[in-house]
Amino acid sequence: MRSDIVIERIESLRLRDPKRYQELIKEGMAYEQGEYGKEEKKKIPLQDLEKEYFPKDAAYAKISKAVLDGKKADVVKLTKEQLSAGKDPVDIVSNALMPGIQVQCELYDQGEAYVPNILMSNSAMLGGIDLCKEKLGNIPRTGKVITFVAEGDLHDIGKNIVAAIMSANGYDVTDLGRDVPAAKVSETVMNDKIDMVCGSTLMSTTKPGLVETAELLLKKAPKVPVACGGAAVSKQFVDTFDNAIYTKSPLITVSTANAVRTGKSWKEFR
Ligand code: B12
Repeated sequence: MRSDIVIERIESLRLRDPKRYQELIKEGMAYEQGEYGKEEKKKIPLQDLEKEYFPKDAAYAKISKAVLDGKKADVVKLTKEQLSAGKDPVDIVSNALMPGIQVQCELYDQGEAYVPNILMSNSAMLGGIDLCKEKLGNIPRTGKVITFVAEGDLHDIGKNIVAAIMSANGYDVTDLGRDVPAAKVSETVMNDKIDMVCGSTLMSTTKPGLVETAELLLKKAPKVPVACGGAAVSKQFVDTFDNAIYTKSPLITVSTANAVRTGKSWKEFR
């Protein structure tokens, strides 16, 4: 299913940059991009998932559970309590709200949850994220980024977390949403002073959208790189095209944006 895109990208890199092609082959690019031979996902019982993902802190675990159950009012109430107790909003997003949606997504992936469950958990998590963002409202803004999900892709849960964490770390975030064409990103970059663009995709079929965006920006705004993340994206994939930086997690995206603002080029991340 994924092989056409994978082969096209590998082939174009081989012709363009044989040295880098060889290096990436050594790092296992074919496996990473194609996920050839990947085993069927095993079913993990809910209790084990909770043990793996949920935080040890009981108050945080209650928030994770309320996100999992899609109980927005409870999430809002419990998050407020933690914020009033002086807990760090970024810590609450990463370690209390996110684990709830992660378990829900695992259940969905295993066929144990359905689209409405995902949507309710997502809405519950966003209720908590909004409160955390409000709490951080007055921190000084140090830079500007754009967040988007590649054209054709509607998966925006991870992107929303990235946008929230960038904002919590002092970045003005223009969130273009999901299913965003490269031209729209480029237009927004041209109309504003943007330090970095953060793009994500979760499907193999929509990975080319990130390539197209990075390459278009290289022509239109060469100082603005695209930080790429999301479950379908690997360093091996991102290293096949120019003007892009692989950022595995939201917090790595923050440190990458900080480095880009001080003049570090995408090439130095390779
Ligand atoms: C939730 C979900 C959905 C929801 C999306 C709701 C929403 N608003 O996002 C719904 C039900 C709508 C959906 C629909 C579809 N889905 Co779906 N979905 C998932 C699922 C279960 C979870 C994804 C998720 O949100 N994870 C939780 C978040 C927090 O994780 P994350 O996005 O990876 O983000 C983290 C990191 O990656 C990183 N990150 C994320 N973005 C970014 C960006 C930057 C810049 C950075 C630095 C980091 C970063 O930080 C985040 C926090 O750690 C995955 C399977 C899975 N377990 O991953 C399938 C999955 C992604 N879906 C899949 C598919 C095929 C589809 C559908 C085509 C139909 C279907 N079979 O379900 C449609 C697609 C419609 C479309 N055109 O987009 C496939 C994709 C396969 C592939 N590799 O191509 C997957 C992998 C399921 C599977 N095993 O087959 N899906």
